[in-house]
Amino acid sequence: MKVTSSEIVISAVKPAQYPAENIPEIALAGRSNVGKSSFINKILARKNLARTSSKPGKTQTLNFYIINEILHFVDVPGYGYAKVSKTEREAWGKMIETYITTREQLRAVVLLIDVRHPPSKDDVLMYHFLKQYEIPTIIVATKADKIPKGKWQKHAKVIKETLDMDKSDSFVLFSSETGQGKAEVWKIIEHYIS
Ligand SMILES: Nc1nc2c(ncn2[C@@H]2O[C@H](COP(=O)(O)OP(=O)(O)OP(=O)(O)O)[C@@H](O)[C@H]2O)c(=O)[nH]1
Ligand SMILES: [Mg+2]
Repeated sequence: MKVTSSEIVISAVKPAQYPAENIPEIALAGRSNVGKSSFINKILARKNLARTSSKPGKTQTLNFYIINEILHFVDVPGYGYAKVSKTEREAWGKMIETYITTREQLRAVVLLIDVRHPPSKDDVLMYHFLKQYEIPTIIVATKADKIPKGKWQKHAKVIKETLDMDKSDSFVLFSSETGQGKAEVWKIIEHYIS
């Protein structure tokens, strides 16, 4: 898809704040610092639309972006960040659960996994949660620029096996540094929103 416009719509914490428009939506999930906001910026070709940081826990709210007036991306706060209280973690869990289980516009979730490491316990839980609710999932193995090309397939296999990945889901090697995987991801997203 050729991106001609992209802007933030709202930062939401509860359903009353979600945009009312009935347009297809794609959400980004993954552990804190995995590169969700960087992914959004890369595929929209915007340097700083979604706020990124080397400090985990940058994204705290559900941030809705509108693309070409026809699609929403939702940047979801990451999980697995150690420095949050139990109360904060529970609030996060409720916010995500409510969004995933009630949002009718949601067409698919992009689940980002750091290609360098096997999926964490939280990654596996998140994936199975998505499968329980039959949400189509695009597994994006990101930071591919951080390991040599010769290791990509081996790492991809570990990720697919650890998640027990569904055959109907897609898998893409990606890098927000180099743009690798960008065209492939767009093709898959277009399939889900058309
Ligand atoms: N080399 C490399 N660095 C990346 C890539 N993607 C993200 N990063 C870096 O990883 C750090 C975290 O990226 P973010 O996009 O802020 O991560 P996030 O998942 O949005 O994090 P939270 O908002 O805390 O959940 C930043 O320093 C990015 O520059 C990538 O593909 N390659
Ligand atoms: Mg973020």
